[in-house]
Amino acid sequence: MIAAAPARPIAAAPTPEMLTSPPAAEVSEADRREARSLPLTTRFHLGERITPVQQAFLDEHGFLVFAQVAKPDEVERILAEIDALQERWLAEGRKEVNGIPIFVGTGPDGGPFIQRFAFTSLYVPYLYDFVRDARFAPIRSLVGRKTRVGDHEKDGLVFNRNLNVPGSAYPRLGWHTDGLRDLFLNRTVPGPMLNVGMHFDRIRKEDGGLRIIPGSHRQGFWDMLTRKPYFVSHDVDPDEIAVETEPGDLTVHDGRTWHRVERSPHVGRRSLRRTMYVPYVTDAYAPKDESSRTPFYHRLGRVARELRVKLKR
Ligand SMILES: O=C(O)CCC(=O)C(=O)O
Ligand SMILES: [Fe+2]
Repeated sequence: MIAAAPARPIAAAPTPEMLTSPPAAEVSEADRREARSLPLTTRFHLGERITPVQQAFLDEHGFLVFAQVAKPDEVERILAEIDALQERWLAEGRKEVNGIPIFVGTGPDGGPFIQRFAFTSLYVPYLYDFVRDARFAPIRSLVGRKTRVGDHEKDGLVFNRNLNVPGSAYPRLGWHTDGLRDLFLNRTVPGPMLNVGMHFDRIRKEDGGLRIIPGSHRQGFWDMLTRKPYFVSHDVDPDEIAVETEPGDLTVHDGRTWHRVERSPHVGRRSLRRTMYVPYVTDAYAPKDESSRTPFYHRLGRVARELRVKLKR
């Protein structure tokens, strides 16, 4: 049984608990050839270790899809927990968590609808436990030998709900790499960094969703800065592919790849796309709290979003 949600978020520990993951896969030339021969739409099975071919696929293309990592009852439970969290946050008029704005837009029924939740694991004990489950150990091994869950760091555990209705705060997301954020936050040139996402809806190419330029993580730093205008470009790229998902699928993408989220061509509930991004981290411990400042790009984003919601664009 999972306990009822705490009234106050869990305080950050002075020293974070580090989790040990299995050793990384050793990749041969034959593994690389095999990975290159696989279709880009391959959905892999997550076992107890990352296989050499899976590692080679990630090295080559910058992303991986694992089929049905969360079971249907877990998907249901998480979605219900998020609905309950929305009720609480709307009732208390919450605007941000630890300096990170929550995105509030218009929902499928015209009422307020939270479209991006931050630090979710601090408010939902079920999720705090879920992201620590043993099945994710091989995923964590892609990030490092010793990792932790960044419950209190960056934006914490993020839950997104893309929706296409007039007044949506988050129908889509323009071209970007995630690595540039490191440049703003740490003023260091971005190194390898992995984004781990869980998906809750059936999204095929014709439903919009995640687009990635395979192999773009291998570009140089200059391309990472200049290949596209950050967040304002939504154009189809001739080299992009659609990452198609089923509920419970898990994706991993290299933070240096160029990617975007395409708006759903559907409208209302049919357009709903829910994802959860889990911060498995290894870098210097930097917990946030209620006094943490809002990063520059989130302040910029907030202005743009509020304008869009008002203009119902
Ligand atoms: O919605 C997604 O799958 C990706 C979101 C994303 O790229 C981001 O938040 O940086
Ligand atoms: Fe991203």
